[in-house]
Amino acid sequence: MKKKALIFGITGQDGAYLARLLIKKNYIVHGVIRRSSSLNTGRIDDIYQGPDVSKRSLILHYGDSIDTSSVFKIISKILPDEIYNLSAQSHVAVSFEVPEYTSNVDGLGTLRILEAIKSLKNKKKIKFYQAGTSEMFGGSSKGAQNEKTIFDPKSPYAASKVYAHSITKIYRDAYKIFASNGILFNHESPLRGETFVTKKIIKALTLIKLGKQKTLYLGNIYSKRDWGHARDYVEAMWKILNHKAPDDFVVSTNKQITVKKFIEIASKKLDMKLKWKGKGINEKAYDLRGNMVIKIIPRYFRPLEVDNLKGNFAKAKKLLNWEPKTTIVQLIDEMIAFELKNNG
Ligand code: NAP
Ligand code: G4F
Repeated sequence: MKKKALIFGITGQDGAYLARLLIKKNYIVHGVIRRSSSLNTGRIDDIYQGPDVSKRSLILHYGDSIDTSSVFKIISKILPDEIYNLSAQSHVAVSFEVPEYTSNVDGLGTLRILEAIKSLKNKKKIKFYQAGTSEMFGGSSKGAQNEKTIFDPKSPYAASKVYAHSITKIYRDAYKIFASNGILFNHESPLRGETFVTKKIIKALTLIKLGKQKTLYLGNIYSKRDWGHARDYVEAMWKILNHKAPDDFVVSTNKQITVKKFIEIASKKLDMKLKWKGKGINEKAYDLRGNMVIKIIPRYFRPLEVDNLKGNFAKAKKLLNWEPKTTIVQLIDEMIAFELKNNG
């Protein structure tokens, strides 16, 4: 019999890559989508199968991680073999604007799923994956962060994710549920949300190159991130749930660059020469004709910043035989090719 997976957050970047991976692995994939006044299924439209299709490998259900009854109803109806909780208000800066909502989805949403699993007779058969984040580390530790690094959250988003991480461990230990935490460092792709910095940079630089946009406005370009590809990271999620025992794993590349370096690699790939002038809030980048193409503005700075993330994925390599396949340059190439195809 085919395995059944249930993905909360299937319409997001990772949900779209994970659904494809699981369908390729012969799973029947169930996904939770939210009702929205505008379509939110763009990332999975190409794998969507309508109810008229027989023996579907992708089935969507309306629900919401803040709606206890829908969480319980969907889980008890499907009785999946694996549940991936990717649902979240995932934008760090936005979490300062909507801290209560973020905590409800990102923190209590995890609890609701775990409670639904716990309520089932065959709770020990269901494997649960929690989408944890390097933001939980807060960036203040020296050297690369691993599973033993102390959490020091610096945003409502990160604090909610620390709660979700802890409650997942608690349900694992107290009720013997197969519940695992991924601690994933930043991962990007052409499907990345438009307001995250990599997508914002690649899209804007491509449009500037094509003469369709004048200026890119950014915040702190000196923070360092460990950027990988979402396609590689969803493979790690699956390996985490198919490991012999539930556990917690860092998933990363063990390399870091600044946002500014990311801009420099991308602009070089687009054959755009940039000249930086000024410092701090007055820093700007100009093209060869003297047009200002990048400007730093206060609006995109956060009340607290995580400025140094680099992950040590040695445990995932040793126990899961997982390692990243895509380099930062390949990632940037793929993101640029996507923007040129869609905007050129
Ligand atoms: P994303 O693109 O923002 O997707 C988030 C998903 O969650 C979307 O499908 C969204 O639905 C759904 N969602 C939001 N609120 C919900 C609610 N109340 N009920 C049900 N679903 C809800 O995020 P991502 O980049 O794919 O990341 C996936 C997960 O990994 C998130 O939990 C994120 O916090 C975590 N994470 C991401 C990274 C990264 O670098 N990408 C790193 C570490 C951890 P709509 O489409 O309707 O908005
Ligand atoms: O792309 P970002 O918004 O990603 P951030 O904050 O690192 O969070 C992402 O990765 C986390 C894993 O570590 C996930 F848990 C989380 O869900 C999300 O996927 O910002 C990256 C850096 C930050 O230091 C930010 O201050 O870029 C800096 N930045 C500078 N200018 C900007 C901008 N970020 C955004 N979004 N927009 C700017 O204009």
